[in-house]
Amino acid sequence: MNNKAIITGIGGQDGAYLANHLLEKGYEIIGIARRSSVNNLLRLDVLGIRDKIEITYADLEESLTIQKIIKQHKPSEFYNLAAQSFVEDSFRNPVYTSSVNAMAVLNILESLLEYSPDTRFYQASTSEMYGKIKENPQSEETPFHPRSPYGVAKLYAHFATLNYRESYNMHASSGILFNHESPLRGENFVTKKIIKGLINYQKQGQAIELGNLDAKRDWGFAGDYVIAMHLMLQQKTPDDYVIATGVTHSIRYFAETASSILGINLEWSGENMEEVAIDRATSKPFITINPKYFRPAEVDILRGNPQKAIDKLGWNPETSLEQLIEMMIEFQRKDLF
Ligand code: NAP
Ligand code: F7E
Repeated sequence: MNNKAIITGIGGQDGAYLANHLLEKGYEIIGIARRSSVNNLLRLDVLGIRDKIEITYADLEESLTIQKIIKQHKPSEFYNLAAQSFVEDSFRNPVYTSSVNAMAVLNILESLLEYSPDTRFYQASTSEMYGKIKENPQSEETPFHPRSPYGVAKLYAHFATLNYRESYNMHASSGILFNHESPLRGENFVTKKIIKGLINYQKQGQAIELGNLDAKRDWGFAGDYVIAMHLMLQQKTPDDYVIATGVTHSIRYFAETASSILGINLEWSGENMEEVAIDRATSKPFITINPKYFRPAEVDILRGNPQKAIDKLGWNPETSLEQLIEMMIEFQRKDLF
């Protein structure tokens, strides 16, 4: 079998790190990106790998074009990473989110079945499918209860992947990935928003507005998580795996830790919507609460159990949250992304 991989969402955080990982392993990579009036392949530039990838332009909703790309390349592996990935936005654009995150996945599976049934398929499933959690920590056996149009659409794609595996014997696997961050994280997500915001505050004195500080997430490093994606497709039999660190922290803790690393002496004051983080050095508030960042339904806490991936894939989360924050800060200071 040739080592040719198609990656959708090549310009996204995971697309860039996965492409980098597969290039190191000698893969030929076809990256699917959608046309944009701005540079949506900047992450590939930052990693210095753009000219090593064949970029083909298509929107995931353009089902016939996706079908043609599959027919033309018949890759050994197909990683479906493209998605409307911002949970908050899925409440504003639920139909679009379902189209890209659910129906487009069905089209990929149908196209692979028809034109390249031996391709090994990876679906980017998510801990958001657990939503209102039924047990703690969450494993592959934990029942799902999504809390957003994003989570609902991803659950459809998750079960579609399972269904094609069971119905047609396709090598189709889902990685149930918990939150993973990096210097290349999109700027709307809370980790990047906090780090970028704090550095900006130190330069210009502008406060950051956040939403729910008490939600808890199991945060890992994207560079570690793409290794697990690749390992899943190297297994003899396809399966689903939780990829997580097993440790959970609040947004509040993340902000406190990042502030402390940056040398900002933080003190919380006030309650609920009036709560603020005060900079002890200046007595000025530098984090405030804006209700617009609260979601219609929240996922209060996530903590994954990665034991199956550790045992069967030999995968391990290598990076602690504190190391991740330091890495993000160091990169953000260079202001490259
Ligand atoms: P990301 O940075 O938002 O990247 C998503 C990519 O998908 C972007 O390149 C985006 O292109 C592309 N895309 C969006 N809609 C598209 C469309 N209609 N047609 C073609 N391309 C489209 O997300 P990520 O963090 O890398 O996540 C990768 C995947 O893992 C996503 O499916 C996400 O839902 C899932 N996931 C992420 C996490 C996490 O914590 N990061 C956890 C679990 C699962 P533009 O740049 O043009 O917008
Ligand atoms: O929010 C709270 C917010 O947007 C994390 C995606 O990659 O991981 C990601 O989804 C938490 C939530 O990520 C702000 O309410 C407070 O509780 O960084 P986030 P997410 O929603 O967990 C999953 C696994 C995915 O699959 C997704 O694709 O932080 N929060 N204040 C805030 N969140 C944001 N974005 N902005 C705030 O100001």
